Amino acid sequence: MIQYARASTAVLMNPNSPAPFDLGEYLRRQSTLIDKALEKQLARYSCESQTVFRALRYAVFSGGKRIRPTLTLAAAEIFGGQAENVLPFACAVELIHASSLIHDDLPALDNDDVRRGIPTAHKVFGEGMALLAGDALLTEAFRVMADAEAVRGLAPEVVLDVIGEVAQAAGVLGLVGGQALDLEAEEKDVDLPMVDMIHVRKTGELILASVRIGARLGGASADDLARLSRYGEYLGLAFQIADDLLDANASVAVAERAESGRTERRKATYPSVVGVVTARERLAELLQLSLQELDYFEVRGQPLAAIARYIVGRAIHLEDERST
Ligand code: GRG
Repeated sequence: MIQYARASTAVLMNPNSPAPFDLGEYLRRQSTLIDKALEKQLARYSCESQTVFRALRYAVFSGGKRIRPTLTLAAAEIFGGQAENVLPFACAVELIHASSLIHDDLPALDNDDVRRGIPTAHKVFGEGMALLAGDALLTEAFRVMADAEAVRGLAPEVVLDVIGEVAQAAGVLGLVGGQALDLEAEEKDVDLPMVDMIHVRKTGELILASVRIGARLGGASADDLARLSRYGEYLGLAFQIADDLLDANASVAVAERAESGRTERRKATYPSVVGVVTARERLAELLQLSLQELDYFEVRGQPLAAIARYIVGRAIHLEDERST
């Protein structure tokens, strides 16, 4: 279980932070690489016109931030890992993420009509087709990682470890299990350890795996892998707390809810269990802890540090704006 120390949101504005790093430029560059690699992976289906192919492309190319594959590339870069070797695995985590979002939006789960500002896959293609597109993306991720071209030049034991790790993060101890706990917690009073467990599984595990597989493929030592694993754990939980805060506050979320006209179910979120102020404090603590793990890597850790600041900053700055 993750331990916290008290910290303030000042960590976002630390005057001793390293020289400015252009995260916007970095994210744009990595997203371009990732999008091209995803296009390449899905190109084999370009002649297929059935609805399921359109549905899966719709879910993959609808404006996601590509944070998970960027984490994979950034972790590999620390150890001199080449993007071309890592990209198929980075694509795989994004395909799993896309798959989980399609399923998450279905009426049986979160019942969302809008995602990324456009209708969800099941609203466009129907529930059955969306379900199948999600299944297709999940299985596609494993095809991509096992592809002969992807694994050429990589040590077989590393490839097997990486595939196993991604499977675990997606499965019943990861996204699937976290979502199941989330579903069971609806309309119930849950305590903080349970919220932590839900968040770590449904969101944290894939973030952690994204970082770890990049480090493994890049050639990290056991000690460095342990450092980045701690960074990934802190960031994974922070990611979902930030998402909770954004969801609770963002005007877009409110508009989307009104647009969908559905009744909100009571969910296990940080703001609902500990309140907004404590949620913000925990977020800031997790950011500080994650950044500490990167100190050792000095300038090589800058992209991962900037990503952590960005994820947390989105939620904390939004809250700051609200309170002024
Ligand atoms: C099919 C593997 C699989 C799982 C099914 C539905 C489900 C079980 C899990 C869903 C878990 C879930 C939706 C967690 C929330 C994760 C989250 C915070 C998503 C938002 O991530 P961003 O901000 O999204 O990276 P973008 O839109 O940028 O891609």
